[in-house]
Amino acid sequence: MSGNHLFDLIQSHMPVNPAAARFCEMTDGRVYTYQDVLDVSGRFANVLVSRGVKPGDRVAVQVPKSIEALMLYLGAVRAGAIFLPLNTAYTRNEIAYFLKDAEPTLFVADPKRADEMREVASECGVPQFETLGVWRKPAADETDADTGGTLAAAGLAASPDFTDVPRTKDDLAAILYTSGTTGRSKGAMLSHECLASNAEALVEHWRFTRDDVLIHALPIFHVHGLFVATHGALLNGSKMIWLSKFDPRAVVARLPDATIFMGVPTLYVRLLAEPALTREACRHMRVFISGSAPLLIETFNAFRERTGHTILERYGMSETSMLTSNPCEAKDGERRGGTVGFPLPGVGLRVRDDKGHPVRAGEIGGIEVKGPNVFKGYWRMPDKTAEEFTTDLWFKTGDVGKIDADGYVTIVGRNKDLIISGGYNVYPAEIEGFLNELPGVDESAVIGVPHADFGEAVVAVVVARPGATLDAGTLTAALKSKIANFKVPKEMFIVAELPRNAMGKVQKNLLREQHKGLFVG
Ligand code: MLC
Ligand code: AMP
Repeated sequence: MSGNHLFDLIQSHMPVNPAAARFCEMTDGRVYTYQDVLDVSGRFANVLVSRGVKPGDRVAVQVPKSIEALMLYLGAVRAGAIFLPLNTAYTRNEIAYFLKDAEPTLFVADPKRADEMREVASECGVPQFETLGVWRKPAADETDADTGGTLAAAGLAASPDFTDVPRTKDDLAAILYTSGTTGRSKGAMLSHECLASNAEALVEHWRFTRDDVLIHALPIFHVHGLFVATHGALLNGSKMIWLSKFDPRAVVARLPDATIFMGVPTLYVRLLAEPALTREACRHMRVFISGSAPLLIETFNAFRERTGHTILERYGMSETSMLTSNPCEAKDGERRGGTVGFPLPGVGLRVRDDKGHPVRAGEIGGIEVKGPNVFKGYWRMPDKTAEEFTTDLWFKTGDVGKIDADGYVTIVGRNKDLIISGGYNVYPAEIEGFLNELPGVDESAVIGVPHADFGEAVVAVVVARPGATLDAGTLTAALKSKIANFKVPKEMFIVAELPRNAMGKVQKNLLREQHKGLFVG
């Protein structure tokens, strides 16, 4: 075995003179060249090895967005480790679950939450703990909480030279946790090949060139911001404008310097609220890409009218990276609003009915996929993995859709009880589990309703135990201490009983209908 499958691919696309080629411009004026990418990821790889991280070990990371956090991902890949990024909104309680389940060798946390997270790491038996903020030396009067953290300090002291640990295409590069319908999060195991093959397909399909400039405004603990966006730039030797968080005004201000933008639909809704978003501001833009949640046709049309650009919608999942995309160039077809385009090269996509039989073109059924981009199963959950694949090894996405006669794929719904809010997934079963454990709660139903900004919003309908009196504010506060803010219901209703059908099943459709106007119009 020789070479590191994913990092070799990235290196093969390095500009000839990496020290002269810009990889990233930050809002604080800092610039990373491609040489910095090699050096800083090499330094981190050395630090990981010095902390006892061995090939196949997990490195769990919950840190604020920074270019250093991205370099840590690359360092982990180079060291042969499995990168495990975690949403910065996760509470102590949620982090403890991931640490116990994944058993990482190292947990890297936000310097500002160092005390709390060091304790969690220790309780979960994680051998090594570090912190990471931004890459800079602390000033003499700064405390650790304000500096780059212990990992940045160790990186500054480490050598940039690193001999990449050999990894085959089937070795794991990352684990992404996705919540489950049973309430238990599952770790999707992504191999070097899953990530590499998808990155290559996208660079080709979206016609990336060296001259492209990508505005990066997404978080980097999900497929969209971590892999789709950054691999695009890396395999292309091109530049990113790096925003530490999405700020519509900052994005519009940088549009004239950019050619590509990627966002979840909420980002497009918020961009449209900026009067400075004009054709003139977008004059150098090549493509606006949307995904992670359905893009409303109203947003698609309004964006085209305002900017002259037709948003390219694509479809993907944590388990599979990107699956389909609308065409990039007119010669390949129109970018059709309301559809997610065609399967990417190398990706198989089929639609099956409830019994597993093929459906005709235009008929609706469950979407199943196959290809080198598909994950290797759920971490330490062989039974769950087996359930999600068909006997001929196609992955059942849980999305419901159709393939029209001309090949365009449309997603019409989901047969998994999932809410997608602002591009984040929320599984009702998980929230109901927490709610039902709160004092005085008999039962609950969590639903998604249309939301003008987030696409869908989480709403809870709760029944009190006989004799108990519930207060929505108290329940919400209790939830906030246990789960990430984006999962906490935006509205909570206390009711006498939940609507049920003759079989005794809660009729969530009636609740959705009843509350559908809460956050729209
Ligand atoms: C923040 N809040 C959310 C939320 N984001 N609530 C519901 N849904 C969300 N997505 C909470 C905040 O904690 C706050 O709570 C309140 O809502 C208002 O927050 P805000 O200031 O409006 O939020 P902001 O910080 O601006 O974040 C919104 C956002 C962010 C849209 C920029 O959610 C975001 O970056 N989303 C992108 C997610 C993403 O990258 N998904 C890709 C998944 S990959 P309070 O209580 O404090 O008021 C994937 C595969 C694929 O799906 O195909 O790509
Ligand atoms: P995640 O588990 O966060 O990776 O979310 C994956 C899910 O997001 C998919 O199974 C789809 O339900 C949804 N999704 C992603 N892209 C789109 C899209 N363009 N349109 C509709 N749904 C999407």
